[in-house]
Amino acid sequence: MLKFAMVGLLLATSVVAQQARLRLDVREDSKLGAFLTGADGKTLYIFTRDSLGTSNCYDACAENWPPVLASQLPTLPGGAQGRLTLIERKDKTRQVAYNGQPLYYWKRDRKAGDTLGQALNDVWYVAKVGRTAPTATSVEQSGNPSAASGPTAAQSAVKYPPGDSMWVTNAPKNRAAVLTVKAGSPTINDGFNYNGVTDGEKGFVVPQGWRVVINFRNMGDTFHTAIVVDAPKSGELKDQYPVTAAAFPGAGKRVLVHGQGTGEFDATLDFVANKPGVYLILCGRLNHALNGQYVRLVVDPNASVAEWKSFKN
Ligand SMILES: [Cu+2]
Repeated sequence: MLKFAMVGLLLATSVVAQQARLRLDVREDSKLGAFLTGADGKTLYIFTRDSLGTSNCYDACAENWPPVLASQLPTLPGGAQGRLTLIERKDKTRQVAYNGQPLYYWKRDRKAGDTLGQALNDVWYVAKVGRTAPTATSVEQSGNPSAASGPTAAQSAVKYPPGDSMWVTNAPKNRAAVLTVKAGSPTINDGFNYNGVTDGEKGFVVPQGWRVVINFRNMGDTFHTAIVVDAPKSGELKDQYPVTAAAFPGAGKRVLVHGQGTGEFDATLDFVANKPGVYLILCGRLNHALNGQYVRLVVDPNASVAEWKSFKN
């Protein structure tokens, strides 16, 4: 049974490979100008850490940024300047390059016109037509960032008082809670996460009226910000948020790259959660929240202590 299914799959794949003659196109965007698009009109990107004719994006990188593969050289759409080539990847597949720059998709772009990968980590840019690639402006990595995924087995075994966890310390007598948020763990969602979580799937509940102190540590090598904003009523996030968008005074900061802060943490928010409601702790940098970099913060008049919890349905 399984064998038959596999044979069917292989046949289907090779048929698709033969039929799929990749067609590139140019999209005009009011903000970004003209850039190349690939299959289904999806936006194509270049990686400033590539060298001309050579991809440096493999493994986890290539899972997040699928290379544009083709067996035959596609043609440039009419009017577009420049040159397409096929470069060979380590696995012998062939990747389309534009003016020597290997081309990629971004996994979180769903449809034609999505440009959620633009400027990510200051190294990914839409493949502009008729222009040279931007030079890398990435911040030099400093310190020794390590991954901040879920708690380790040893940490899970620690007994915490009710509500407390590795991300939460309650001080009920002071009507205060200290929350810890690790931003940008590099191994999760290409760094667009808090505490390893994306898309608001987890977050904090805090009692209304409590003082909330949120300590941020940046685990990655790109800047993030941390802002508590009202959860958008429409469900639509904006592409960026200034720190002044904070829903409470004191609830927005830029988070430095790990090790560039002056104290134990890279940034601290300190505010009184005096308005009940659903909020998001998000990163305001271009496209970071749209790529899932947010957790929830619920200010609950009925909560007795602060907690870290899952909001997955
Ligand atoms: Cu960010």
